[in-house]
Amino acid sequence: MRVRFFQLTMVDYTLYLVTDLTMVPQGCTFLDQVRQLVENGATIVQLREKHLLTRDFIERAQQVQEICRAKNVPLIINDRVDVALAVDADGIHVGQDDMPAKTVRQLIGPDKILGVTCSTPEELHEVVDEGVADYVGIGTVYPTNTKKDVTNPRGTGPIGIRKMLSVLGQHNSKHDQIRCVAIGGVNHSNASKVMFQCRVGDQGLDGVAVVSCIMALPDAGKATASLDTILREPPKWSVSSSTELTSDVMALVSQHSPLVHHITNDVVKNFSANVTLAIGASPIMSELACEYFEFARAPHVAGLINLGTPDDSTMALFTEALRVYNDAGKHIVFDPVACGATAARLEATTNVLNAGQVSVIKGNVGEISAVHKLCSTYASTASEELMRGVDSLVSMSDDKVAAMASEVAREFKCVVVVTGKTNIVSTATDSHKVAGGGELMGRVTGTGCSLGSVIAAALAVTPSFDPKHVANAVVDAVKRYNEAGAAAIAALSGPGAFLSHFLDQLYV
Ligand code: 3NM
Repeated sequence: MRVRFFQLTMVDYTLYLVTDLTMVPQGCTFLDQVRQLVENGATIVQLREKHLLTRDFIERAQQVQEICRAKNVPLIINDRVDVALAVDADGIHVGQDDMPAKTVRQLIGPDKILGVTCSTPEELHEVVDEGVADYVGIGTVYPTNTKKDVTNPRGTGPIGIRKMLSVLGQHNSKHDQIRCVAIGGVNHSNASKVMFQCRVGDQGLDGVAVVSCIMALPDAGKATASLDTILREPPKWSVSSSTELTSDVMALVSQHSPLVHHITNDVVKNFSANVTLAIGASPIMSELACEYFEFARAPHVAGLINLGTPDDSTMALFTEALRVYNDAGKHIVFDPVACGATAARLEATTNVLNAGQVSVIKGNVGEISAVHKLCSTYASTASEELMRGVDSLVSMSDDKVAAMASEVAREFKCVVVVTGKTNIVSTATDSHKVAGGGELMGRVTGTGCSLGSVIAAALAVTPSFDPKHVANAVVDAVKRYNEAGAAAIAALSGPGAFLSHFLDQLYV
């Protein structure tokens, strides 16, 4: 028997490559393609052949094994235990419809790597309870054309992956570690986000499994090396900063006049533009996706995504804005308007939060209660009415709101602002309370949405993504907004003249 060159616990799952013969581009051979990836950073290879005859499969496995062994990269065979045994491969991977994992383990013994695909928390529960797998492949993260019969064709996104990681984390905190890779639609543009966002407490991913973003490229070596670099570097928005907290962020806003790029609803565009101008920032309302890249290059800029009235075209704009601002390392504020009112809005909110990383989620108690339902820690199945239209129906103590907001902040790795009589600004670990501007503000449309503009302006002059710095800027913005609101209300007898008084109070 061959002496094992790795220990099961030491297997590196960072860049897990699954082969696909049908994707090899013209002018390249399958084996050259595999050689390129193994020599340029693939840490583990799965040979997945759905159409080869047994004899050809064994021959192919031996050829790939030779390439892998030269680089000490483990070779896993998909589905076919007989082939894996025939070539003495390092392991086997099975799906839910393949040979049961327990049977596979009996056949391959304790020393080979066994991986199982899981597409739901329930499947993962079964696998961890069974206790025979060394790793799980969880997905489908994003839509993929590579495998047609997946359980989640639209992709679970990081939100769904976290629900599975939560099950795995509970197991791994008490038992032997089961390792984990995410699969489905992962590529160079999203791998870093997948690694960052797919984490629940201490339980993260050990790596990503990919097919098309490498197998289908003429220069597979270069594609592998660049994915390897992406996976080993922290994303821009996760870098923490040791600089001092700024004491007056709003003064920086008037000094730098940052650009606040709104993708917002028609009801509040005018109000939000006026509020942004009054604090000394520069508003732009743009639904022209091709110009986002140029906005994102500005030295001081932040984006504001307001769910407003979501449809397919606005969803595409939100996704593009997230991509561009995330890539540029600039902040995005997300206002999930009325996401607790209907299933369609909660789905749109899910899609936004799955599409990219936001720095702040801002909403009333009903909205944040709805976002809370997307957390991996959320257990209740009771369906309570959270909102009527844009208005919250939830009544909760400030301390409970703060605890919920912190949970959402922890889950989405952002700062959460909850508006109401008292405004609450929460990070994963802390909450700040800020007095609200007054009840009359609830009688003037746009007063919730344009708080998002002021928060975005404050973030546009805050380069750090450290939650302490983000929360510091947000608290300053929320204070300024509510103090102006309270001062305007003091001079009024009704909502009619609020806007003019409010703008005067905000103006510097
Ligand atoms: N399994 P690509 S998705 C082999 O969800 C496989 O279980 C999946 O290919 C699952 O990286 C998938 O090209 C294919 O999107 C992933």
